[in-house]
Amino acid sequence: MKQIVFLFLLLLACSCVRQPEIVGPVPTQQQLEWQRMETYAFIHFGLNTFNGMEWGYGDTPAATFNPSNLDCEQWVLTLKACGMKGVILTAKHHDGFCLWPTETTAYSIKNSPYKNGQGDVVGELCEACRKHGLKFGVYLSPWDRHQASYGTPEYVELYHRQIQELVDHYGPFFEFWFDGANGGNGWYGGTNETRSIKAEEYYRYDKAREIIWAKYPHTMIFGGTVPTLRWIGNEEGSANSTLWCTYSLDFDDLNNTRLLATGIADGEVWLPAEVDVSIRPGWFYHENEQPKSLEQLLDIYYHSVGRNANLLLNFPVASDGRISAADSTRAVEWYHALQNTFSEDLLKDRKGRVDNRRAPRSEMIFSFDMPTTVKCLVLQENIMSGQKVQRFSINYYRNGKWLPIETDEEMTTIGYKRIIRFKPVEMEKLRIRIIKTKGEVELIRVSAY
Ligand code: FUL
Repeated sequence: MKQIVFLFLLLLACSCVRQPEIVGPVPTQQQLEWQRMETYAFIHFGLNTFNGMEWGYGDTPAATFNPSNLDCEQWVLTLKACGMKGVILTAKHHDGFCLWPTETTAYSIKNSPYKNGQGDVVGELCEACRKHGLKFGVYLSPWDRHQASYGTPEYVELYHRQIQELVDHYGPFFEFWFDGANGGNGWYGGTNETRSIKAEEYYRYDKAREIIWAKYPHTMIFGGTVPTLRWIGNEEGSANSTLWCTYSLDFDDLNNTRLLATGIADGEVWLPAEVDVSIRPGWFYHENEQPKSLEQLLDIYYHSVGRNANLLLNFPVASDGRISAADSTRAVEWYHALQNTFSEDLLKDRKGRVDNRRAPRSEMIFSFDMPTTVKCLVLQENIMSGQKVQRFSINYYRNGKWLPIETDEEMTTIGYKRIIRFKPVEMEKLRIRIIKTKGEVELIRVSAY
């Protein structure tokens, strides 16, 4: 009898701690940790910094690389001062020039005047990241306009050896970037030809990932055929209002900018989106270019992190080897503006009245003690049980009436994080309604600012 009572109590306890219903694909622990980073930096630096180009042809002499005052700690401290959680460096861009003393080619920092050929920018940045607690990642362009063997299996072996060297000497990497550009023409050992390859077969990305994961299994992978995150489909810094973390691993889909922009609502894998954009017009530093305005950068934040994507913001290091004062001032100003906006959650300690009677649809109402001006809301779903919300609405109560807020944002998906900016209004109550959903919704955050 005692045993039966115990069993009954156990069953009762289990049914009270009800697990949220899982709908569709969910993130791995690694993807979840990566999504929580929200903002991190890109650094484009290399021969292009000195020859004024964006896509070096592969023939600029290695000796052109000559930063007078390079200081990776200055990069790291600057990036930390604007809230970046990590940094991804172009260890090799399309021109093939390597920023570490590789054994695979003479086209590297070894043959430059920098520290008389004894320098190692990948190593120096990796070290500075470790010292100051910033996550580290690398971009290694598969397309190599310098190598004579590009287009043959020999080059792919060389490319894999480069990955192996990076894995052996640096890391851990929070993210490894396989760029998608394969423009065709290049120097290619002086042949000056146009060469085309079939990227989905040629680079043997599965092998590349194996090399990385053998030592660093938690590395997130951008690009190629084996990604664990995906591109947003543009370089303007703007994700779509409707954005699903679910996607497909079909290579055509991975290159379909229209699909990448929204994700696939019933996609079979969890593949969260990354918005990559430069603080200046170019990815590399050009003296005549200026950083984006504060307003542009704020829009970029709300259109990336605010729309369920991560933001990879590029800083072009200048030819003296530093992030320019104009860029760092603007970026810090941007970070402080965001910190200001999100400093005080007006709903802190305020429990919403939840009406789940019509689950999976539901509604939440928050009451303020006195009329309060609100201009923005932050919503987060518990993505560990899947991304579910398909449509929601936000209303406010004032002078005896429920009114809609005024915004350009479509109120469709939420996902890991959604920020809705609207025309500031004074309200007595706030109401969030889940109108359409794939399953029972669990909002783990509703904040108002
Ligand atoms: C693109 C490249 O072609 C650009 O030069 C830059 O590196 C950007 C981040 O990715 O595909």
